[in-house]
Amino acid sequence: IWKECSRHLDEDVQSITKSVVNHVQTSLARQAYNIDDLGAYQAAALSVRDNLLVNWNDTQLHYTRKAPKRAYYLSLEFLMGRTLDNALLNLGLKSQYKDGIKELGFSLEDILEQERDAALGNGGLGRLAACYLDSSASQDLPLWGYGLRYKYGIFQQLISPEGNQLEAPDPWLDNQNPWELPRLDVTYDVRFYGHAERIGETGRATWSGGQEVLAVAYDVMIPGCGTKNTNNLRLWESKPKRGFDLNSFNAGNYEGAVESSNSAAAITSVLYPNDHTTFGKELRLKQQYFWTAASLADILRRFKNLGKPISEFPDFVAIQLNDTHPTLAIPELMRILVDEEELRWDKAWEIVTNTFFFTNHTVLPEALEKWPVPLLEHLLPRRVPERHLQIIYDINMQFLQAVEKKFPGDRDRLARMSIIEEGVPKQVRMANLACIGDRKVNGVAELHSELVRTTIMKDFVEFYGVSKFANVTNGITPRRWLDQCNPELSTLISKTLGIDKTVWLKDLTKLEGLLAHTEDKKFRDEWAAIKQRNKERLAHHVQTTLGLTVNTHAMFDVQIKRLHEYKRQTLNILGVIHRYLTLKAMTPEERKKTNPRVVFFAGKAAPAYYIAKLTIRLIVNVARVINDDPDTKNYLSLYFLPDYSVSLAEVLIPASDISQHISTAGTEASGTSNMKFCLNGGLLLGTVDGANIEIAEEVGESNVFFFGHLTPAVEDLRYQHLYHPVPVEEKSPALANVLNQVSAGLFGDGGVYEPLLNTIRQSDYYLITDDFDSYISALNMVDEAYLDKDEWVKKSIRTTAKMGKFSSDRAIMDYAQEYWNIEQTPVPSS
Ligand code: 26W
Repeated sequence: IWKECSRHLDEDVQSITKSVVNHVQTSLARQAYNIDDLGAYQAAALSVRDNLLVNWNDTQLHYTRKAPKRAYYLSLEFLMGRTLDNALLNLGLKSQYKDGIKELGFSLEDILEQERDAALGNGGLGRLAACYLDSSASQDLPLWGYGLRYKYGIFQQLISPEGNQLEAPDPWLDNQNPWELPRLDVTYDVRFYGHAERIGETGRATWSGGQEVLAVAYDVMIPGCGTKNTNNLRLWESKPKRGFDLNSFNAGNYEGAVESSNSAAAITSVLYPNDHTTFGKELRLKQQYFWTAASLADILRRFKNLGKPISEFPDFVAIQLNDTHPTLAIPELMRILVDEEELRWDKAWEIVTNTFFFTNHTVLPEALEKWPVPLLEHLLPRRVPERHLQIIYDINMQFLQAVEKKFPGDRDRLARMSIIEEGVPKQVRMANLACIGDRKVNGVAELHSELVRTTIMKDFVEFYGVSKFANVTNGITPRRWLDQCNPELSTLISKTLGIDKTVWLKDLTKLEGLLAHTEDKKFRDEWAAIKQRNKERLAHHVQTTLGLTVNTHAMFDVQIKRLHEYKRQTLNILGVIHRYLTLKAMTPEERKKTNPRVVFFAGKAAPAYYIAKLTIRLIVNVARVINDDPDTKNYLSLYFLPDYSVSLAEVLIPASDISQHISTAGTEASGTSNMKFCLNGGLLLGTVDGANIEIAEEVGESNVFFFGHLTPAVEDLRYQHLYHPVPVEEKSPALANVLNQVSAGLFGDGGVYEPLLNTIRQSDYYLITDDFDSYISALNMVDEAYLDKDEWVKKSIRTTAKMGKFSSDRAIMDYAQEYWNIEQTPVPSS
């Protein structure tokens, strides 16, 4: 398929150079002899886009003709990263473009660096959505993504000289975006505020007045690997419906006239940078409604083109809700079916509950979305009856009646399960609504799904039965997270397995074939040499961006993820300090026997998350002290790499010897970077949490480093901290010493860090004090294991070999078969 589908493309080098030059002249309006790397990137991107467009058009036409059931992935975040390299690889055109670009006097590597990341996401949830798009296209599944076209992606992170995180906007569209197709003709009106009027006794209502905003579609092409199928990601931009109000303008009220147009544009202007905490901001709710209303209208229009009766909607449409963010889609579809399609309530409800599926991504209570009733009342149509709210109340009433019937007289249960939480103000619990309005609820790793069943959804399991609550363990795309980010390893794997890379990239379990080669010394040496070159590539990156020299002969130890107390970057930095103090206490001879280590951190903190920002500050200041200490700098150094991104992850992950995934047990739903590191032959140091557990099951416990308390112990330990606290000095003298050194000012003004240290000394909700000693022993075990280089390389190979399960192809096929009931629909190759 691979060869066939690229045959008709611009595969020969001459036609590539011709097409690139042509774009320089006609699209960029520049002289071919006078362009820089950025111009060369833009022209190359436009030329690749021409190829994608052919496939994309063929795919959409094929789907329209065949009219299969389709799936839609609604996500407020798509953390795509860069596109050019990925598109070239998926099209099978990378080497041709490399040659073509070279002929024009440029290096492909350099021009790839010109592309800005599309960073329309915070972290795990957004990157997962991006991996699923890649897999859906690669598996020929008829799936579209729906999201928002934020003008500003996740903020750029700067680090001040004092070590504070500063935020700057991310104007990622400033250089134009060759990967999107504006569809100025695909628009929908979305109404806010205004009022609804009930029509007689029908139960229906009309809705008018308020603010009307236009949703404009932008399509992003998603190429599959080794297939013609090219799926679509449709992102909505908000625009004022009528430009600005000419009347106010003429009356001299210029500001007033521009205001309404600004307030429309504001809806899609920025991605909210919080994860795991809700802020109840009206604009965020507006984003959610704007996006779900436009997406549903679009999905409905496509369905209607089939000419089928509305009752068959769930036979042709499955909608996956990525967390609770799109939950308003449930009352919105009810509104459309009842008010516009004039269906009876029961019929409409049956359609709704057969259409939606809901994925939960976290059990942390502060992340569960709740919207104040007054805010919903204000934003969605007002007066009698408040339409969406009325629908939510109606859904709730029917549901609670059913609960009452099953559990008569259990008022506490009713209160817990109600969509409406009592209080001032009353709040709408989005997770309850999502659960009640959906066919299935799933968690993202075995342990997490079990926690969903036994904690946040316990009452619902008792009501609906357990079969509504399932698991789909997350996955990652091996195209970006191995072939693209680690090309040398990809080549070695293909050579060793003796198969074309497209075969194992699309059936990742084939990696098991590597096990047969672990005893082959030559293979192991090549494997180790590639890791070494990836470490040098990272060191080069640090040298050119930060001007710092990294010791590439040390072990590379990496923790990269959003800053959050539950992820315990604090545990890691306190461990680093402990190591530093230990080294300081040694004689030079003793130090020489230790295993040199370089520790990397990267990650952003939510702008209002004080403790997370303080953690960054501590890391930066510890780095400053220990990297300059002549006694220890050959044995321990530390880097905080600013502005973590998908592109930076692509350099860091292949370079890691060991990576840390050390959340308090039961708090990290899955984690996905753990899979990326292991796929690239990095070993895992972690707690018994999230997908770490399943990784260990696959690669064998002897190939991972586990430590810390288990999930069932966590609650008791927290209880003890509150009611029978034991001083840190008694629990862990080593930790107490570390905390005291920080307080005493070893890393600059100790007082600054008190609020952070106090979270540990006081309630210690995330169990740093309980896990510290076993964490330190785990680190020591890592050192010991690393001393036996040969055995380490074997572990590394075994780890990669057993990662087949974690391909997002497996995960997306799980969803397709077990939930959505959609079928592979390959586009014929000619
Ligand atoms: C409303 C604020 C908010 C925003 C985002 C709350 C919660 C979120 C996300 C659910 C946070 C998130 O990204 N969760 C991560 O999802 C990944 C993909 O399933 C998992 O691998 C991570 O463990 C989980 O933290």
